[in-house]
Amino acid sequence: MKPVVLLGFWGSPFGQRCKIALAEKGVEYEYREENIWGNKSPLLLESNPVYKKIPVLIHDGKPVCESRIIIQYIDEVWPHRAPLLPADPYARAQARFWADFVDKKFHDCGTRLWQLNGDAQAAAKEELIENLELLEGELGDKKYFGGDAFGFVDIALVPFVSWFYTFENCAGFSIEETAPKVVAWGKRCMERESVANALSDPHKIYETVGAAVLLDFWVSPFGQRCRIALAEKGVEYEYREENVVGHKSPLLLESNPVYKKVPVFIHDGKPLCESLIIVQYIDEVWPHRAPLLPADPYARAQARFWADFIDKKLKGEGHAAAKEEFIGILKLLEGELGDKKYFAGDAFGFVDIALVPFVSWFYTYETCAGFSVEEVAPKLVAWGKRCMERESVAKTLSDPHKVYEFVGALKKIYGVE
Ligand SMILES: N[C@@H](CCC(=O)N[C@@H](CS)C(=O)NCC(=O)O)C(=O)O
Repeated sequence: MKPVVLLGFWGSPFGQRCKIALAEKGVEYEYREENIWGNKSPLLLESNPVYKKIPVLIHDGKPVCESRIIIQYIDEVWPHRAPLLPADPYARAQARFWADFVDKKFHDCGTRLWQLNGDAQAAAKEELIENLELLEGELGDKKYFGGDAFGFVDIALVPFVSWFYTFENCAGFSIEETAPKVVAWGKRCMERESVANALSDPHKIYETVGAAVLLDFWVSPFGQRCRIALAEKGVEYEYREENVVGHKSPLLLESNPVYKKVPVFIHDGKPLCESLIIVQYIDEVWPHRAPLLPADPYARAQARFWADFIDKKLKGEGHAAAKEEFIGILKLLEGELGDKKYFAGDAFGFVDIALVPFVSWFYTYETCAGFSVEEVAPKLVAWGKRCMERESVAKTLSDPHKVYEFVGALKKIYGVE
């Protein structure tokens, strides 16, 4: 064993603090990654019998636990390079106060923010904003928290910079708007090799803790609604293709035991079913960008009415037998759209998302039932083209010919003409 060993975990801000402090001091050490959610090593359990947590610094065979205590230890053992705490006792006390604040307040509400939902999450968000404002005030126009030199408070706080993306996405707000100086300070810290080498990729953190997964099927208009809503909101998520006409995954069956259908959106480990419900959830969880439902309750009710109408009526492939009824539905939608840009007016929203995936089915309707959608509903066709100018839509919709082929294949499977 090398004289200095650090037991850590890649995503741990506490472990990263120790990596930064050791790098600032130029101390060589052996890093050992712990499986903190699985089997902890005997060395970890024996070195930190009280908390059984990383980080642990083992120096000359003796373990030191608790990240803030480890940083101070490092500063005292290797005092000659890059002092981390100021020399003045009052300034040292202040630095310890703010580093303690980071753990007690900032880390605590940051954790609640991504672990909880609803009112509890909203409360954590308010607290996080207050804490960011306090840190913004303490930083002021200084380069680092301690002044010109990078030090203890910077090391305590900076690992959380790579969590900002997760906080913002889980709670729907902009940290830059709340604490621009803290964000600029984070960037300044990232210019240091010690920090840049220690911090985690913000996307990797978000994928791990704030994970969003969509169980879907490429041609599903219902799944496409969710994809468009997620794209409009700029939410990162993992797309998982399901074999809906063959073997459905255990995750799908377990997540949607009632209908066993895609799409299922899994957010923070909790499944949501039914596309229109998922789109509304997405709108509520990420309200800061591109609102999908109008603010006014009456307008919201109207949007829900038309989206529900689309779900109830616009099924099947417009077969000849149902042709007249189908044309009637298209005409009703044409009337509701009128001369508006989108269904709710100038902003692309809920009804557009509910309907637009069916635009790539128009070709199938026309071919199967022998009529021209453009002749029946020209405004609807123009609206479809307008929607296709949006990246969220263009990237999501299926090729109309592929839809047609798919419908043909489905008919064969189910023995329909
Ligand atoms: N107050 C501790 C916090 C350490 C901590 O929470 N470590 C987490 C990783 S981020 C851990 O080891 N968790 C494993 C567990 O709770 O069993 C410190 O500053 O070192």
